[in-house]
Amino acid sequence: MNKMFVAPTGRDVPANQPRHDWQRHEAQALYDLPFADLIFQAQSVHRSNFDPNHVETASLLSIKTGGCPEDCGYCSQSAKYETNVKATKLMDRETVVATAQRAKEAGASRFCMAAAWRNPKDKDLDRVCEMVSAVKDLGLETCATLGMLTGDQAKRLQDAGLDFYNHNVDTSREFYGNIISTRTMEDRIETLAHARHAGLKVCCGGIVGMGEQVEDRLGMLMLLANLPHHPESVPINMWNEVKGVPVNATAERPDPIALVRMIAVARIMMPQSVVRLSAGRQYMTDELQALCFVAGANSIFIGDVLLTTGNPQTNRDAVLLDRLGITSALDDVQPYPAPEAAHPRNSAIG
Ligand code: SAM
Ligand code: DTB
Ligand code: SF4
Repeated sequence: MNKMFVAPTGRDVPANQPRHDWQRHEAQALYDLPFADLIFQAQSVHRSNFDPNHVETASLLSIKTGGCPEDCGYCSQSAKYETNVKATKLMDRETVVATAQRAKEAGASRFCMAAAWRNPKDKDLDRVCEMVSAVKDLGLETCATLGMLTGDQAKRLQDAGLDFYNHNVDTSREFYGNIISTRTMEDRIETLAHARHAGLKVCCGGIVGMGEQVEDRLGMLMLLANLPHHPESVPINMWNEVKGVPVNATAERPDPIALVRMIAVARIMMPQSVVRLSAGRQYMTDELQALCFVAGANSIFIGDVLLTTGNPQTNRDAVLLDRLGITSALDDVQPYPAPEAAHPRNSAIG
């Protein structure tokens, strides 16, 4: 039996039942709940769908960096902007597999291969398919993010052993035009449909902190929650600062409580999706991350670099999860040196 909870609209919603008809006023009403009520509701949904004391650990590798023809205003890898990222060629398979093996040994359960392309050329896709098969053979979940895909390309990736395809909507429909002009929201939705149709699981989310309003953040969540299927993974990135890109002119880091509220609303609107606290953790305190986990985030990227920008050190993450009693694949890695004073049981003020 599904547990029931009372949505602020007054109608009973089975907590395990994904809905695809979210209205703006419902998302806003959730967001505006007293904090304790919102978190209680998000935790209730979380507990009826997931182990609340487990977090997934994913690792990222940029297999082809920079020189991208797209103009995403937040990105260090666009060729349109003067950033300090140097363009590289597609990595060879051996290097990718060796990096994936090290990521597994460091406590990753999923390995995501990212390329700075508008879309992959078929001959590049042949090479990526080989990488995917080899990484899958290591016993890791596989994810790729290569830009726009045709249906045929999505199927080839699925045949090669790809589990997830990451392609983000990035922001609300209303704010989108402020950030990207070379690729439309409809292009993105079409790629998501190709991935879904090919039998791939979908990883799709976006970025906060680019100067958007709360309404845009909720608009993005509505866009995701009203897709025909909820993405299995929903990455919520906080913009990682990059010098030289247009977003610098508008960027504003969200109030931490606003971020927690957004995570909680994502958890309630997409009850069965894994919500990843993605880029931007380098700016977050341990306490903020802990609140995000309580609000329903249950995945992180580990490793001190994401694609071109920073992420917390893995041993800091291991210590934080340990302090919170959260299990993850990091537990299989022994030992992560825990600084004595960082552990509450060892701390005089803990
Ligand atoms: N080129 C591919 C694409 O855009 O589809 C894949 C890689 S792209 C870097 C993947 C996602 O990373 C973007 O859609 C965006 O949401 C996120 N991202 C990129 N730069 C970021 C930054 N500086 N801070 C936070 N998230 C970022
Ligand atoms: C996603 O949503 N976040 C990841 C992954 N998908 C590919 C990328 C974050 C990139 C952060 C900026 C950088 O390191 O260049
Ligand atoms: Fe290119 Fe992806 Fe960066 Fe956009 S986000 S500029 S598509 S690498």
